[in-house]
Amino acid sequence: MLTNAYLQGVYQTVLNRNPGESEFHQAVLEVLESLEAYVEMHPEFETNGVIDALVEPERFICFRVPWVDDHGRQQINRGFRVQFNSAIGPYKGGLRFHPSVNSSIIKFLGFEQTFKNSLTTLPMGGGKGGSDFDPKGKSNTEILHFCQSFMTELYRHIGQFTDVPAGDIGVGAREVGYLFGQYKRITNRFDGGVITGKGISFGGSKGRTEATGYGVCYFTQELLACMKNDSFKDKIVVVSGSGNVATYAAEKATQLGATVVAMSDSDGYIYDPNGIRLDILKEIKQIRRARISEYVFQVPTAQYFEGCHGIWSVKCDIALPCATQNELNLDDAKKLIANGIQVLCEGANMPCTPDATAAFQEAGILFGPAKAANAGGVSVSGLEMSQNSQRLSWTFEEVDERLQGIMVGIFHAAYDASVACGKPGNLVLGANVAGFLKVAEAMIAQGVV
Ligand code: NDP
Ligand code: 2IT
Repeated sequence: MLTNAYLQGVYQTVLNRNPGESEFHQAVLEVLESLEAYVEMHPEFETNGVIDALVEPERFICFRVPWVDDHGRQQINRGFRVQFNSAIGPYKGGLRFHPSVNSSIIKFLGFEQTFKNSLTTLPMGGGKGGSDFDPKGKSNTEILHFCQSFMTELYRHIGQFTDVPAGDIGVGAREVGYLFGQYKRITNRFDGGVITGKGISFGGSKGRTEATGYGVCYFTQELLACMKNDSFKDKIVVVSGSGNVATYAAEKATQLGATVVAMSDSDGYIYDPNGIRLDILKEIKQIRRARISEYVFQVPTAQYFEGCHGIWSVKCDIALPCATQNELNLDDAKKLIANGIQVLCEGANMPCTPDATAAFQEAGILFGPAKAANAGGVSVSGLEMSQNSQRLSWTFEEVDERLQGIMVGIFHAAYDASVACGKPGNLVLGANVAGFLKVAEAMIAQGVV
């Protein structure tokens, strides 16, 4: 609940300007609530207009994406790019292809990206994009044609000094390759810095594929060490999702000595008390692009359950929601708390509903918010941009070492800000304030343009 009259006014303007965009409202409200105490102490934030500007995207682009399917039928999708904030660097953020994509989803993601990118310490502003295109069941040719059409419009809005997209849900190495190929064709420029998540053979960074999931675990590891004097060793972990973030979060948690007993996709979840076999999972999800239910055909000791929410009734010490927004609600939080959960770190963007987050915090569960915990992906995207600029390529070990340093740094920035705000350990507050301060300073220095 906002009590500060100025911030109430800012929020009301967001509601009026973006009617019905509930995810965007949710993301903005969380940040405004975090800034409340800070704004009361620093009245200059009311007069300089920074917060009014922060909640209004610099630019919002919406376009038609026509393509022809394998049956010769014309299809039309809607494409988006939000260029939210360029105070500290070119707009930077992924592209999501999923039927649920709309202006609310893109704005919430672009808004959160601004703070996340600030926390990485790298010079990247906030952006996000995507389409309501559904990649499920599409042939490789259809994916290629869609990506080419999408880039045929997007190319005029991006560039290494302007806006640098990457992957997100439904956009991985294959799609980034097709998008980059079309950009090159249209512009006649091998401009590697225009998109990240590229294949290693044409300017991609080693370790980018693993970066978000590994980063979630590096963040969680530091949180466990500093706030609980503990580690992943011998912990039972539940990871929702089975895409890019979930797979590599599960892999790193396992390497760090935990047992990952459950994972999911949008149809249901698998439970394997012996620890999920990631070689089998990768073969199903990455190579065959099939459903997670097939896991039980290969691992008879495992069980499959229909539905998305059941995974949160699995008893665990650590939960890493890595699928999508609002996938974990208050009922789910209550089940996890009753089953003795100790730590939750968000791998997906905004996976916990606000009441679920509040329930964890009230129960004293250590909570790592998405903006901080999942910043490893965009961090290595930033490192990919550095390598492209230098025309160099670093080893996996070098990238991974830098990633670890960045994630440890993000934890401490968020923790220190929570202490400075008088709420030690409230990392939601800490991440929002720490991310905000750098962006706000840069905006003020540039005349809040
Ligand atoms: P992927 O497309 O690789 O995987 C997404 C996973 O989440 C799949 O298992 C998918 O299941 C599941 N999922 C997607 N939508 C839903 C839904 N509506 N309900 C239930 N399950 C769903 O995406 P990523 O792993 O890249 O992204 C996962 C999350 O992490 C997103 O929130 C993304 O924004 C965030 N993120 C991603 C980063 C990256 O570098 N890729 C960086 C930081 C955050 P199914 O196969 O059935 O669709
Ligand atoms: O949500 C995210 O941080 C991403 N999808 C990664 C963005 C990027 O530019 O690498």
